[in-house]
Amino acid sequence: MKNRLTADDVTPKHLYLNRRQIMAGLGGIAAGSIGGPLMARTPDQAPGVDMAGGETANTWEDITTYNNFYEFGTAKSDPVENAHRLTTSPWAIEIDGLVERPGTYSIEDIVSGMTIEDRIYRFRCVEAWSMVIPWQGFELGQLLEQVGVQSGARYVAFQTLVRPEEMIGQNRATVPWPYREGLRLDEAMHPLTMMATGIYGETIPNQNGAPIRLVVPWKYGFKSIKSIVKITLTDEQPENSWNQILSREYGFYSNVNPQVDHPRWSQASERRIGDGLFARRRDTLMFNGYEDEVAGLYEGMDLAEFY
Ligand SMILES: Nc1nc2c(c(=O)[nH]1)N[C@H]1C(S)=C(S)[C@@H](COP(=O)(O)O)O[C@H]1N2
Ligand SMILES: [Mo]
Repeated sequence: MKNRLTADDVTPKHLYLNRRQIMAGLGGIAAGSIGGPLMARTPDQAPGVDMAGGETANTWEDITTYNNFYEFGTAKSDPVENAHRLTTSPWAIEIDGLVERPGTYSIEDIVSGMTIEDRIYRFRCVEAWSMVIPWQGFELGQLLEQVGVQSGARYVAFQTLVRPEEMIGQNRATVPWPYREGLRLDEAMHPLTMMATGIYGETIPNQNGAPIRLVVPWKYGFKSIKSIVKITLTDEQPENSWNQILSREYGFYSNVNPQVDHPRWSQASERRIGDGLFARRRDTLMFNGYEDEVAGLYEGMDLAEFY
């Protein structure tokens, strides 16, 4: 389901819930969901309902209190405690490199031109936990088309804001700031790759990457860079933070792959946040369950070498 929205953002909550209920009545396929029948659990519904394909979206509480965002500290509980200090307005993204129309674009200008979509995605952290999250946002490819990709471009590089006064984790050198990520151009143009501005029809909370973050559902969570201020089209593979820190453990591709272990732990199963401490772990799916959609991007590549 698509709808055009203005600068003031994603679907209001009451409309969102309405559409959810309508979609549930239509047989349980969530609007815009790709990669399997997943159902949203709205923030005001009891957990454990709406099972379809055996998976339920995580609660607002789970999604917004158990986070990785090292700009606000390294503990999972640090972002929810510290991220309120971040000023997210005004916000702009500088887009440069091999593009036809480089410039610094305000978030209002970017969002107002986009088709906003609802997408419920599985999310898998490299630390072997997972969630199911109902996002609102637009396809990154739509933005790249608007700025015009030059023919020599092969990769897209992203950077997060550096503002240690507000991002208190940046006062420590846990990551060589700014946090950076990158995608191959064909990965960036894939329709599953989105720029998210909302969760559950609400403005995206600071701890989840306000006002705008990347979501790449077939890759480990660290590829989904938060609070983006810069996008650069390049002809060379860009740096990505976790590869800079520990290249043997974190590669550039970082596709979810149950057959390739992390050097210090298996990636064959995962713990779904919200399942409870004693629940059975789930088998991790190749490409996080999006194999039909994305396997073609890696045809002929050795995914153990290009991890
Ligand atoms: N800028 C920035 N982006 C980031 C991170 C980070 O520390 N800084 N952590 C990554 C990791 S490891 C994960 S698992 C996801 C977590 O997203 P979530 O908190 O919305 O679930 O954000 C990713 N994006
Ligand atoms: Mo992660």
